[in-house]
Amino acid sequence: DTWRYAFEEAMDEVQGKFAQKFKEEVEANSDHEIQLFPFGTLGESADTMEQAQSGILQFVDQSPGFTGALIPEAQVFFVPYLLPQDDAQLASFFKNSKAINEMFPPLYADQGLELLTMFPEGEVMMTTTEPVEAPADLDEVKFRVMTNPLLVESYKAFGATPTPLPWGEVYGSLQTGIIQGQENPAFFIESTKMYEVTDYITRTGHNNFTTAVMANKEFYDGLSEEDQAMIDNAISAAFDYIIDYQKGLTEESLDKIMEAKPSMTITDLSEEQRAPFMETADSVEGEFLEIGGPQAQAILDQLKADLAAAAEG
Ligand code: 6CS
Repeated sequence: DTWRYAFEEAMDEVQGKFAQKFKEEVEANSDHEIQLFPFGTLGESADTMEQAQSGILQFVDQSPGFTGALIPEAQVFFVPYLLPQDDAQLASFFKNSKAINEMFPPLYADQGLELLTMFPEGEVMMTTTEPVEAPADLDEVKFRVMTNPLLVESYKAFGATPTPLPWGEVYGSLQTGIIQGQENPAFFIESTKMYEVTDYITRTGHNNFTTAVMANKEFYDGLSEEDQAMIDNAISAAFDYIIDYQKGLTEESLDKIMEAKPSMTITDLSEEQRAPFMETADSVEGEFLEIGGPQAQAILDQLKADLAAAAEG
C-alpha cells in the first residue's frame, strides 16, 4: 500500500529532506510505499492539516506557526528568546524534552493527530525593505507572520503591524508592497528568493524555527505494533539525519544570498541592540498564559525545565 505524506516546503528544503529520509527508511524496512507531496501540490498548510485530520493524508509536516490556532499550547514556540540558537543544545532539547515527547502528544491526539516528532529548522531572521536596528524601525511596518495568534502578539510587542498570511502569498505581497517584512530561517530566505523582494536581513536571535511531523491518529492506531515501531525508527533516523544535514546550513545560505545579491545588507544585532526586543519576552509569555489553552502554564514550566537540562548538556 501507499502512504501519503505532505509537507510545507519544497523537496530540497529542510522539511523535504526529512521527508525523503523518512520515505527511504520506511521503504527499506517494510513493504509500504510513501508518496511525497511538497508545498503547493495539495494547497496551503491549513489545507494539508485538514487532509491529515480527515485521513486523506497519512502523514503531515506542519509548523506550530500554523498549528497554534488548532492547539493553543503549541503557540509556546513563539515566546521570543525562549529557544537557544546552539545546534547541539537544540537537538538535545528536541530529542529529550518531556514537554514535547510526553505532554504535547495527548494535545495533538485530541485533534486526531499522532505527534511523531518536532525538530528545529534554524535561526529565524527578519527580511525587510528597510533597515531594522530597533523596535522603532518596525513602526508602521506591515510584517508577515504565520497564522499564529501568539506570533501576532509577539510582533505587536516588537512594534510592528503583524499581518498573518499563508506562505503562498508572501512573495507577491512583498513584491506589491502590501507587506514590508517577513521572518524565516536563512535556508528558506535563500531557496524562496526572499532577497529579491527585500533588502535587509536582520538577526535578532529571537527564535529558532520549529516544525512537527504527525500521522493521522486513526491510521496510526490501526497499524500493527511492528509497523508502529518501524515508523518510530524511521522518524528517529530522519531526526538524526536532519540535525546533521543542517550543520553549517545557515552560514552557507547567507553566503549564497550575498552571492546572488551583493547589495543585500545582513545585520547581526549586538546584545545591546537586542535588549529592547528581549524586553518584550515577559509580556508575550504572559499573553501565552492567557491564550495558550488549559495546559499553557504546565507546558511552559516543563519546556523551561527541559531547556535548562539541555543547556547543562
Ligand atoms: O513561513 C512559512 O510559512 C514557512 N516557513 C518555513 C521555514 N517552512 C514552512 C512554512 O510554511
